[in-house]
Amino acid sequence: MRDHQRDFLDLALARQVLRFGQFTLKSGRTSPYFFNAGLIDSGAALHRLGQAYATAAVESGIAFDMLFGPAYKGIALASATAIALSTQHGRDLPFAFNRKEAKTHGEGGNLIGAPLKGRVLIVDDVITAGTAIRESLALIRDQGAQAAGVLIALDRQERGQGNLSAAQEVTAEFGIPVIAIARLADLLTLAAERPELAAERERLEAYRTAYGTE
Ligand code: OMP
Repeated sequence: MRDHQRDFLDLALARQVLRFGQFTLKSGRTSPYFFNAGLIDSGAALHRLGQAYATAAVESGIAFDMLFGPAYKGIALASATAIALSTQHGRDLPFAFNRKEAKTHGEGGNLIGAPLKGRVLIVDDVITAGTAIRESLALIRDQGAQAAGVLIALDRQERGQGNLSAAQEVTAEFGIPVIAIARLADLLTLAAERPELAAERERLEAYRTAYGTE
């Protein structure tokens, strides 16, 4: 595991952004863990997370011209990534985000920030079955822009609509990479290193057997 991946998982566990228990997912699956990016709720924590996203984006080698963060959580994530790209990597790129309800007065529309054009990197929190990512891909296409890839914090590495993982399905269907700071496999590696997480590791393994792709 790379430093920025370990730093991200340490931050997520310390802030209980990554929690163990019993959770019902959007897909209806019952999961023994949940990643809640909304709990990154201080300046220093968001700063660290933005740095991890920016490092993952740069190291992926994906060519992109701007960032798009889908409402709501993607708004803060794309903003923090844009800041880290400019301060840590010398890349000052435009970014945009959407609102969930179209505004009918004032400037109108449901897009805020830079116009969506060129190669757009989507910055979001988690991929499970891929529903949220598909909505962003449709929005970018409708604006006449091109999706360059998807950057997320956590790839849960679960089956999407078929036997591939949702991330693999997105790559196969849209021809774009899905980059995650960390994946379930990394969380399992970390859990294996920490005796206090032995019980959680067992539940994660069972969940992977039920919904994973390997
Ligand atoms: P899919 O649309 O099925 O890929 O699920 C991704 C979305 O589910 C995320 O954008 C979150 O809204 C939510 N989610 C989490 O935030 N954290 C998790 O650990 C799991 C989910 C989920 O419901 O699958």
